[in-house]
Amino acid sequence: MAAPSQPVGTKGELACPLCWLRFDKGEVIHLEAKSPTSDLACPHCRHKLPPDFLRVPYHTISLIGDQDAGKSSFLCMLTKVLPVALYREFGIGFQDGDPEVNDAINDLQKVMFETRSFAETMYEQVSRSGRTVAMPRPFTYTLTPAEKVREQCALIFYNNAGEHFQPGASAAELPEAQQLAHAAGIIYLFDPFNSAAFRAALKGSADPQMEKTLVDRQEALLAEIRACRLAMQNQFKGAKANIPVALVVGKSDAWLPLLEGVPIIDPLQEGLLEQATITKNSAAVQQLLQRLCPEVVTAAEALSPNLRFFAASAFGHAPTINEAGELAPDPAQLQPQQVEIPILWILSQICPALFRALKTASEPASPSA
Ligand SMILES: Nc1nc2c(ncn2[C@@H]2O[C@H](COP(=O)(O)OP(=O)(O)OP(=O)(O)O)[C@@H](O)[C@H]2O)c(=O)[nH]1
Ligand SMILES: [Mg+2]
Ligand SMILES: [Zn+2]
Repeated sequence: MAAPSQPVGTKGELACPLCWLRFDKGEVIHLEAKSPTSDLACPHCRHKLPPDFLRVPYHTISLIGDQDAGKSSFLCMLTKVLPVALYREFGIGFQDGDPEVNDAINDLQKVMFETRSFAETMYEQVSRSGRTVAMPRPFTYTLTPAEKVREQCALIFYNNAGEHFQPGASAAELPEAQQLAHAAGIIYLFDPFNSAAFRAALKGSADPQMEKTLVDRQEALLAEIRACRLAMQNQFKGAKANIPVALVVGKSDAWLPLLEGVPIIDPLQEGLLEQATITKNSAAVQQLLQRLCPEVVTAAEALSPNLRFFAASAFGHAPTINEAGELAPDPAQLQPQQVEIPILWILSQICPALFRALKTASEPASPSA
């Protein structure tokens, strides 16, 4: 059998956000559509491409955390609070890019507010080089500033199952590998209830997650993510080493008291994202991690020099066991804390132009505090 000189999908200016095979503009498939703007699709997996994929810069944001870290709750809450903050503070509209795919998150939102159990569809079966692989689904959103001078951009979120990252697994073969190599920013969601040190420090907490089986391997997971990105660097030359990494210690409703009075201050102030406050909050969280699990800090630092630590809670309170025997928040008590801050910081790093125009418009040459 004559081997082709190049495997399919390794060349081209574009990469499909689902199957990650490459192609050139001219290769995109035009799906039949009744609307005047016909839908475009990937020539390899034939999945519909996000709107304006050829026109607007897309930024890949990888959310990752171990099993039960709270990723789905976080992403679901994020898509509720981020549009509000973007519009209120920065005059930026946030639109659903692909309602068909994003329904997986929208359904989750309904569930969260009604506390029914849910079946997740964060991965999708894709035919890739003759094999069927479950790939993380791209959840796309378009960011449109009110004034035309600031450019539109789009975000693609992925909800990555950390349990796929096992030591010894061939990192570059993972379905998440291409996406991590292309990531413009990473949000790592650290689960305090999956850390022996945090669990010991939280002794006496009423959160039912204190009882769950402990699989303390988040440092190893961070190391695997790094290994994966390193392995991919040979394959994908565009991979950047210093992408912003947000290490979010989630479920902060449970552990904030461990900061012993050091406050987490809201860095969003009147249309400004205060970098000094982000750095201060980061130092407070880092100090706690350094005290309880220094190996996690080291592993996170190895991931990127552009690293900040965050405290966030999707629920703002501890879940309880419902009639179905599952842990669920009280929909009436949902009070997300700082959930939008990590991504706003990442945005300030990857597309500062989104913010700049507004800042100078409302703050004429004020000396920064
Ligand atoms: N205390 C507290 N618990 C939370 C919070 N967010 C999620 N949880 C709990 O964490 C557990 C996992 O939540 P999910 O959002 O399903 O986490 P996940 O990482 O998507 O889980 P898998 O997809 O199953 O790996 C659930 O028991 C939630 O009740 C939070 O903000 N505070
Ligand atoms: Mg999940
Ligand atoms: Zn594809």
